Amino acid sequence: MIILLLLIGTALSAQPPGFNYDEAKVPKYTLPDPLVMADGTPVKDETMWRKQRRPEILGLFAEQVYGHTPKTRLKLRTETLEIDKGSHGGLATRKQVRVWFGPAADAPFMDLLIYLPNGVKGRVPAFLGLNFGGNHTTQPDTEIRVTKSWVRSKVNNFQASEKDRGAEASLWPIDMILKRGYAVITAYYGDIEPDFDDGYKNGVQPLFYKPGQTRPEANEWGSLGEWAWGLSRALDVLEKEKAIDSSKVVLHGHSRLGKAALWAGAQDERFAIVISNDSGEGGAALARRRFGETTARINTSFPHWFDGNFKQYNDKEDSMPVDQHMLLALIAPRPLYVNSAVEDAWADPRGEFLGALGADPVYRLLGMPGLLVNEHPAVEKPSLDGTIGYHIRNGKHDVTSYDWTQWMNFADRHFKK
Ligand code: GTR
Repeated sequence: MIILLLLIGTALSAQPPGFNYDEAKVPKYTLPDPLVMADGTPVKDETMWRKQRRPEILGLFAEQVYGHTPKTRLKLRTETLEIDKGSHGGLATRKQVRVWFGPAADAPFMDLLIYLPNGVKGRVPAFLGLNFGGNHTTQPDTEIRVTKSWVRSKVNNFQASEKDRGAEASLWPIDMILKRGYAVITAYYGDIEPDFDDGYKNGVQPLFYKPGQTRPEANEWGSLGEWAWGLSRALDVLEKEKAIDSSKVVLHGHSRLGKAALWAGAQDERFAIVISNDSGEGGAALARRRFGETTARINTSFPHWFDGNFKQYNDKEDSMPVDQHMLLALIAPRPLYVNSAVEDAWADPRGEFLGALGADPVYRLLGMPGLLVNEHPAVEKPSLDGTIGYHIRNGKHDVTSYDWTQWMNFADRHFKK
């Protein structure tokens, strides 16, 4: 468990040398205007945003950044693996549901780990997010199935083991969330797509290949697109879960899973609220800012995350037709929450804040209050009252109870709890 934590820890908190961490050295840049069409025509009203500019931006992200998600709908099969009505000392009903991607007996599947708060009247709102190590790493609970999918840790030859149980529990303070009346649902991202450059042979992509196709085209989805797709499939299943109010599903994700959550929330407007936790480059942080991780670096370290077309922007961020504030604007008018950590320079906290601020004009056009602050807020002084929320907390690249508390405070306001 300690070794897994170390592995996850180093991967998550690295601040590699040779990159810019000096605000004074950020070169000047001009962001594309989310409210001006690619041909220069200004977006004059809500209808023009919805009918023209929003689809244009969504199309640009699909074509140039994350790759298009296949339109074909797979028939999902589900099987409830187990139910325990007295989980977490009676606080919750725990369910594990296997979701098969397609009718084939050997179809790939993801396991949903679902916690429903007990003793709450009516359907409950829910938090949905992927995890990094397997469902069994989110809680010490021995009833949680250990994934058989590839895991990031080399320790056991990329296989999950009992030793990892609960290794990520600090990222999932379930009792606290349940006590506030929210359901919690998670799935392992590696069930959808193993996170290594495997030539796109594993995961869900091959299910969608045309005859003879062996890898995605330059404008077809990479791994982030697959994880985003998996989140939408989880929501398909939650729509059938009677205890959950599927119109109140809060989508959240940390780091690469924050990038995936934003892309899922942009494409799938059924998600009520979207939260980006330290999503950094390719997430909430502006690419043009050249602070911390860069496009060239992310495309080199993780060539499988984005689509083929995205590689042309290595060291050419200024030629991108979009920047990440426009991804955040695709969440509008739904509530959006972005948060950062002081010691997470690699993810560019200020760039994440400026990404959120850059989405604000779209919220205003749509009649929503947007982000209520113009300056990067002081540490642990969250801005919770707008339709865009933001905080920066002390500490490193991580998910903490502090983050969860702000997210729930934000969600409570929007769900009028
Ligand atoms: C880093 C990567 C970041 C972030 C992080 C993570 O190595 O450079 O973009 O996604 O990993 O997801 O853990």
